Amino acid sequence: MTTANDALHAPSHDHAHEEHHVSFVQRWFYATNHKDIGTLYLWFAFSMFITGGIMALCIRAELFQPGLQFWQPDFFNQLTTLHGVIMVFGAIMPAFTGLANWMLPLMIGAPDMAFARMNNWSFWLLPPAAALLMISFFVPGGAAAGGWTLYPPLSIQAGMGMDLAIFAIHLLGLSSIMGSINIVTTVLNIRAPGMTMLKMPLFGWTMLITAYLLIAVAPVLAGAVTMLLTDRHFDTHFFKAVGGGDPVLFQHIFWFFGHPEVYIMALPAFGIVSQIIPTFARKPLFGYVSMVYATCSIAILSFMVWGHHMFAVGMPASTQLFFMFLTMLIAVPTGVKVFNWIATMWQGSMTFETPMLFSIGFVCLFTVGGFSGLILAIAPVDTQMQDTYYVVAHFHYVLVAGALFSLFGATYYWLPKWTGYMYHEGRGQFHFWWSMIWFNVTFFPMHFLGLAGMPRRIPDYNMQFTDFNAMATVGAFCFGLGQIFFLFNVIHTIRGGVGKAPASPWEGANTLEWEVASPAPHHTWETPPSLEIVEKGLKAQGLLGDHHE
Ligand code: HEM
Ligand SMILES: [Cu+2]
Repeated sequence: MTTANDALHAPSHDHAHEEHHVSFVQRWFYATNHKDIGTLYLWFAFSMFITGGIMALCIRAELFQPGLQFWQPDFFNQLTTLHGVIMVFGAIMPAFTGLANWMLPLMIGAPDMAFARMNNWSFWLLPPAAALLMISFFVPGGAAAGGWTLYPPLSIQAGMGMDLAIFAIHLLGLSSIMGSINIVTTVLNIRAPGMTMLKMPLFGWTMLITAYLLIAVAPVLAGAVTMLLTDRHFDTHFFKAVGGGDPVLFQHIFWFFGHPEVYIMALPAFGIVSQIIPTFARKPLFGYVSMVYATCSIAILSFMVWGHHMFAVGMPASTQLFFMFLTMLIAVPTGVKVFNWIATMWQGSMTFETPMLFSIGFVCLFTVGGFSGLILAIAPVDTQMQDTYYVVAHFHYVLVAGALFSLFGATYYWLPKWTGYMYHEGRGQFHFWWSMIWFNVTFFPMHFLGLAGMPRRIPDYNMQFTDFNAMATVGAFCFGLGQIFFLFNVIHTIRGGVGKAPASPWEGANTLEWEVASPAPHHTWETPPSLEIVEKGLKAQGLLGDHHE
């Protein structure tokens, strides 16, 4: 692609060497290249992960022993709130968007995302939002402290930290909507010739469906927090009982966003492990089409179950039953997925490189989180467990062992493609086992704490909960330490790792991104991949029979 007349550089010709001409500021601040934007997203997400992680450790330090050691209760509540908000909106979601930016065009044979300039805007709304959240600790009244769910009346009475959080959520929502529009348009319109929708890598499908979910529910959240804002400052009474409003209305609106949000953090993870497991099992993904349908069913059902977060507010038993059974129904397509992942591994020629370890870890632990979710879906059980540590254990099995582990797996899987170098396999595996062990030490005892009745979002607790809390805190600090090790491992890889990576370092990988060099050149697929290349990959993935289709 590159030609000798680079110096002439007519605007109309191929810009394969553009990166050598532009300044740092131009390349990163005015970024329009999907790979650069992906890199920005990923580093932003990692820095937010560390920020939110430090808050988690501050929470755990306080909970090491009963009594108040480090923080005043109000600051403790600010920590839990901002930890939740930052992990969800700052770390997990942008990390998935970053992966989508980096990998989707490569995997579907597109030269870039559909709207390259809007892509830049999507990213650059994130740092100001993060800044607003961090600044909010220093304003009168401190940061938002009503929990990440922002329930009124607490969120109406709170100080200006809540206004900053609301504005941050507006920015984050705008960013997600624009990012999603980009993903939908890219996937629907600029796939390589020959790649029909049902031949697209599953990661493409899960990102597409996630993007639709986001376009549907991000405005709902924006509406909810805007109503909070007007209740706070413009004398409306949407959620204020004193003027005829209803705080429970907020919960309905919030969870109509909030439950699909959980799947916004889970579906991309499903897509990632559906790429990784076939690679290291050296077998095509089992039940590709059923995976697509399962993903769609989960997405549709996720809009109908919000009430399972509100069993305790007082709803008719018939309504409780409705939400309970629909929630349980989601276990069916989820079960289909777990079955397919296991069937993919069944009798495969498996090897256990780090991405595979994280993917298998994902399948095992996500299943634990799924089962505790089923338990919580039982309305009469939930009225006992509502707001206990059982819930905290449940959603961390889904979000940490689910979303985060899949992100680690994805990082090791694609790191050679990003950097051009191989990471140190032994260190990768160490990171996996270290995280696996300490994750469970941290969060498994929380099931017991919850069953014994320890409430969440409380800085102090009864003596009987001491031992499991001490254990969880030790686990959390060790887990955190392991993530610093991960950072060094990534930096080591960027600086040359254990040697140069070939275009396709994984024997069993067949998707299109492995056809381009490592590191992926600044511009790829300026002409779409040839039909032969596409069909070779499809055949290896079992998506193209020998017969004509
Ligand atoms: C990896 C290490 C992590 C540790 C040690 C940790 C620890 C904690 C702790 C102690 C709480 C407070 C529980 C309470 O008092 O109610 C909490 C809440 C929460 N965490 Fe994490 N967490 C971690 C990672 C994550 C990740 C990756 C996410 C991803 C989304 C996440 C999402 C949340 C949410 C949404 C809450 C609820 C906040 C609220 O109650 O408003 N956490 N976490
Ligand atoms: Cu839910």
